[in-house]
Amino acid sequence: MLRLFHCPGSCSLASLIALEEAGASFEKVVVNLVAGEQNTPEFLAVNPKGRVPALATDRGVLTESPAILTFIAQSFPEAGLAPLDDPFSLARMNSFNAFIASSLQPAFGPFGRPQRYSDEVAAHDGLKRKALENVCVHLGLIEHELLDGPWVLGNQFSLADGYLFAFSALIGRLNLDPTQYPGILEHKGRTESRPAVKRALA
Ligand SMILES: N[C@@H](CCC(=O)N[C@@H](CS)C(=O)NCC(=O)O)C(=O)O
Repeated sequence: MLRLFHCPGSCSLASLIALEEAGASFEKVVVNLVAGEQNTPEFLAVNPKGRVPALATDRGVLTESPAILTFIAQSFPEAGLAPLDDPFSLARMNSFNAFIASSLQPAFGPFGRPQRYSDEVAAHDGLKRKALENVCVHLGLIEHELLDGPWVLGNQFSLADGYLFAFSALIGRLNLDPTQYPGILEHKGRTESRPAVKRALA
């Protein structure tokens, strides 16, 4: 039995969408990040990094979204969630996922938790402003260079789409100019109409 440790509205939504798309049987455990549940001894025993997502499997706990997504794609190949038999397309999907995990998400970090980046309270506003700028640069790259359309990989839906969807909410949440991101917003609308995504959001 798989158990996904997840917090609504966070990056763990990508893993939840993947499990729903795969038709997997799994248990969902909500970790309330606002209440600090990621730092409780109980959760740290699951993931010492104190972060969601974490996926408990019968072989141990997996962490890091790109790794969890690949595990789901390979565990449920019949769901067709990744181009597993095409090395180039698979690498493109992994490249997109790595960009979200290692560039877009860290760019947002100082906006959400500036205290992790400077002990100087006076520096926090500047950090948040710069974080917003950096998030816009990364979303701009997705908009203009990385999103083929209609899906990230073109005609084939893949796990990269659920991962992008988990971050496209930032446009509204951060009050970014929607006219700068028509492709991402169109992709968001298309993704949220999928039954599996509706189940993940319910
Ligand atoms: N590199 C990790 C990042 C995980 C991560 O930062 N998760 C956030 C939610 S989006 C979290 O758990 N934050 C809690 C905290 O920062 O204390 C991944 O890609 O899975």
